[in-house]
Amino acid sequence: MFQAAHFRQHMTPLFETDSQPPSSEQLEDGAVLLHRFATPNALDLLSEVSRIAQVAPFRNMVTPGGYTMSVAMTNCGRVGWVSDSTGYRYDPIDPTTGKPWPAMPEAFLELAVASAAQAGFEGYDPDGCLINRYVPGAKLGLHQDRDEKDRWAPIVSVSLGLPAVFLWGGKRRSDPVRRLRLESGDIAVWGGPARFVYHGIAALKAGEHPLTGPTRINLTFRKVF
Ligand code: MD3
Ligand code: FE
Repeated sequence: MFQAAHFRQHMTPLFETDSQPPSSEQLEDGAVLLHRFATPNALDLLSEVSRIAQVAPFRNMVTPGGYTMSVAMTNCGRVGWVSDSTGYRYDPIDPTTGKPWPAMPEAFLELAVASAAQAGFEGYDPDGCLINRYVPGAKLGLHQDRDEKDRWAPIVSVSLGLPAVFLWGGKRRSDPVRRLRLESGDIAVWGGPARFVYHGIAALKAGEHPLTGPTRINLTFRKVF
């Protein structure tokens, strides 16, 4: 596959002293950052996002606590993540349209499976993909994703457009939080022992990206069942 070839090219340094930044970075046990892994597919991925959003529009969901999220969201695949005043859940039906979420595009699935495999998670079979859209100032507070039944399967995250500061904590909320810059094309895979780390996104800094304008798009693939 194209992505895999693109990746291998950078993966096999001839010398340990190569000054090139590494293409694959182990963040912690179970977590791998694949630098620019999605860059060759970014345009394709974004046109699929537009197509999905025509059927299942981006919306700012409300949390059970009554807070309207600054990140706008939609989903594709068999199930989508939704939140309203009654709680969070995975739902096969989009409550905004009353219809099933759009199918997961083949290009999404292929990229997610290749990324998971690259990080050591063979046979990844995500049920859904949550699509987050950030405008300047939008942020995601520190949280864990723990509503997915498979506690080992990774969450694969694809960043597109404006860069963001990823807040990367530990397994307890009180653990120290590191800051990691995520740029367009970066893919992070979080599975196994890294699956339940606290994480978030700092308020997006304003900017202009050639692919997404003044926004950041993030795809998170999930094995829900
Ligand atoms: C580590 N999204 O949708 S992606 C989310 O950029 C979410 O939109 C952020 O957190 C975003 O839930 C961060 C990176 C990420 C996603 C899920 C994880 C890291 C994770 C789940 C477990 C551990
Ligand atoms: Fe999350």
